[in-house]
Amino acid sequence: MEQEKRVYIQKMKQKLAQQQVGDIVKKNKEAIRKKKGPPLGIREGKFDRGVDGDQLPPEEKGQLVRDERFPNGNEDEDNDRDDSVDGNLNLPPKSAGDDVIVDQTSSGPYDYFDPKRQYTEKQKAVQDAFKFAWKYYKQYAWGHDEYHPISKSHSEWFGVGLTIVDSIDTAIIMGLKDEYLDAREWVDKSLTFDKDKDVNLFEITIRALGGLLSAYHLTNDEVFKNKAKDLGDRLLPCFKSPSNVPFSDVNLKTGHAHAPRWGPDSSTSEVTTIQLEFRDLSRITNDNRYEHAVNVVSEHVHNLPKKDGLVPIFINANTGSFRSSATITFGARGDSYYEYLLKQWVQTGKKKDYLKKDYLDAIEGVKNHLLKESEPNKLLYIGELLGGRTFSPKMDHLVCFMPGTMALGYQNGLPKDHMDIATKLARTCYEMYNKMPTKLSPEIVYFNQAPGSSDDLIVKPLDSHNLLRPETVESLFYMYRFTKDKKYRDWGWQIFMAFMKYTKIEGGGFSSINNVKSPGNPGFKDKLESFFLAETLKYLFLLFSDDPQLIPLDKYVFNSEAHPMPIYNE
Ligand code: DMJ
Repeated sequence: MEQEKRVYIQKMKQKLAQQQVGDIVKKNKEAIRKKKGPPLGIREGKFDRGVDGDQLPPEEKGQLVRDERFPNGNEDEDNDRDDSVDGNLNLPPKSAGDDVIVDQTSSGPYDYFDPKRQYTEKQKAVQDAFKFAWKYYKQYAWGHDEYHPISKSHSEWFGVGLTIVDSIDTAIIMGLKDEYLDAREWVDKSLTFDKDKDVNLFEITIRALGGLLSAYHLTNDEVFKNKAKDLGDRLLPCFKSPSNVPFSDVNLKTGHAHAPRWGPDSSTSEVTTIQLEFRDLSRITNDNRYEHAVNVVSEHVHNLPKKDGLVPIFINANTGSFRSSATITFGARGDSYYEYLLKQWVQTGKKKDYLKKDYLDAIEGVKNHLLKESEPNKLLYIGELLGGRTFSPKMDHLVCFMPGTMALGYQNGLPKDHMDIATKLARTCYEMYNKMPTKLSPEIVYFNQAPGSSDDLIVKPLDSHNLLRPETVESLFYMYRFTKDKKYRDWGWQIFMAFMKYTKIEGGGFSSINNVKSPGNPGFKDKLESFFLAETLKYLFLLFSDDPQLIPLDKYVFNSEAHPMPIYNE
């Protein structure tokens, strides 16, 4: 009897709580509809004030000139097994086609700046790292794209305060009000896209457009939406190509769009990693032009012939065809094509079947052509097909987004073996850090294929730098969210500590380093990539969060630069 009473009271409490949350959501939606301003906690007046390194195959290499401005390789830059891991998974019982995310519970609007928000000790350490980097960026490079923490100087890439716009949502998610308000004020008063400057469509989309959109969604502050729209309008001329596959570059003022200076083709990942952002821009502005432009590209690429779902890394904007002799890789220039197949499908409520099909085909292609185990410890990795044919056991650190993406696919109902592969790849990506003397990963590794050797990983001298990249900690975040296996946090903490030890400069901030194999002399590169603040620290902060309401993955999908965008289920 007592027991029944308790259950009854419990149920009533739950019902009441649900009703209250429902009321808040309703009120908030109503406010947004009437454009009355931001959701709870971010209302006006509440506060006082407002690269991817790759090594190209010989036939592609000749066309490129190294340029450190392009850390994603999308422009000129080249750039002790423990078997217990697989048994440790605490996965929810699922089968293929079961499309419910079971360990996420989302509710009403989130008050990011609630003074009562609780943080774990590790989250506080990550917040401190963000504040530290921000402080010196603000002191020595405020309003400029990139910061050089050794020379305490700055440089421009697109001339749009890239570090600020890329980092706003990290400040929000971390609850850092002062840093957020600095950024908001700068965006409102100083950010202009009216610049006679050529920009790379992909880079400015994932970092600046994505950053603004995400800031808009987290705050409902129209200033971000208006800037995003202005930028979107200036990028649209890229799509006026004979094939509708966008040119890689456009002048923000004149609208003149063109192929990259270094060659005739756009990178495949570039033209297929703008869809989340342009679609979102259309949805929030009720202007279909952006979404239409990128849908045409996606559908066009869907109809092109592929090798078992795998695509060459170059595509021509004039002909609309792939360069068939180009390399197939999940690293530079290929990576986020695969990421956005899955994420676009998720963003659009899992209704666009062709995206799911292309993603599933690609994973089959990986299994058939690229997935191998190293010697002697059988680390699973994703290699490359040079020239589209010849297997190379090379893996960019960039590929380490794949465990997280495959885990996300599994959580959205895709086959169980995707999760098994994700689990093994996550371990490999961790080992890329763990096996180095600095405990930081190099930019590129080669996996040993010959039995008898003692080392699984081979690092060439030119590949031994670390650019503070996010992909491994990104995957650890997804793996932890979905499995709650503590080892992913332990791995993330170890990586964070290594960043603190080798990349932090007292009185300067954080910098990329030259050599992860030389703990005595890692050598600073004098560059803070904006993705360290936008992605690396954000994913670490989320990895250490105990709060299931913080960016729930049944409501948000992260773009390729870690900017959360809403999922549109309707
Ligand atoms: C980021 O700019 C994005 O994550 C991109 O998709 C790939 N590389 C960098 C970070 O490494």
